[in-house]
Amino acid sequence: MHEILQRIDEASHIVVIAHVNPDADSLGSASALYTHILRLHKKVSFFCATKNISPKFACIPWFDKIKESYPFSADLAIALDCGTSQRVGVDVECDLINIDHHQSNNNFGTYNLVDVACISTTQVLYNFFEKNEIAINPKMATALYAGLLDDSKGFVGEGVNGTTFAVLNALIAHKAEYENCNRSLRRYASLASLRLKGLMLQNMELFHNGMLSLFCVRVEDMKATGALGMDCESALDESLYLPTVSVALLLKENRDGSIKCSLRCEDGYDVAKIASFYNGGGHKNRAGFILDTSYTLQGAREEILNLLEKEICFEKK
Ligand SMILES: [Mn+2]
Repeated sequence: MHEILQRIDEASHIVVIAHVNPDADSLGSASALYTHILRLHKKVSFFCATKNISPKFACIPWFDKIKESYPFSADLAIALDCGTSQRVGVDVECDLINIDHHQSNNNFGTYNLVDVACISTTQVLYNFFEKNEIAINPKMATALYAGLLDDSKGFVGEGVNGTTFAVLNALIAHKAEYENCNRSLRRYASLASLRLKGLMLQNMELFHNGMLSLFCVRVEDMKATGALGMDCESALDESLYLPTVSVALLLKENRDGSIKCSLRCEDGYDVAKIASFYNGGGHKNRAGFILDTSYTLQGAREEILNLLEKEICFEKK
């Protein structure tokens, strides 16, 4: 852990990296580090390879500093919440610090701080700040809170425990702007996202006596609603609220012809195993991977349904 602090200390231009299709955890952890590095009077850049980032993340400090062009003059890069090296979204040439909490993380950095016991990368970072007596100011607390809030699904998701609430309590004591984050991240929807959710729930299929839910989203569905890729998640996540559903699968056609596959499951199942067959990544409960353009949506549907039937026990527990 000392190595990481020393490396930050030696660097003159540091880039913090949030993963492609960022969420509040990657943006929040990058933002908290951005604040810390600014305090050290060092040059710092905030990079994310994805172009259109939802305005709901504007509650995270330094949102307006995020750039989609990578600063190759940086002599140190820090990837936050990137479960695989592909999630970084750029080929980093300088030393890379990898800070994350995904089970799929294979320590791809020059230096690695990966703790799969943490519910969010912002929790990994909170522990890091605490252990090294790095003061958490209100901006950092807000950013760390945003990641904890989002990855814990509003503190009701799998993996939430007493530690989650203890960290939460500490962040509020450090003056996290939690009300603003709650409003923006948990009580915000675009019209396009609600239209897409309606369409997805309408077309949801159920298999194995209702234990598996399936969503297929075509490019036309995205165009018709104007929704963003991440807007597919809420129907997928919420299908698990059905008492019968234990595993949820989304197949989304991308504009370039590839297919994004996202999997969710209840505790006691492991969908990261499925993602690993296709070099994907994630956690036991949430994982994903991309199928290249040689797949059609129909072909992908058949193959993954067969694979799930083979690999997952769809018997009543
Ligand atoms: Mn995360």
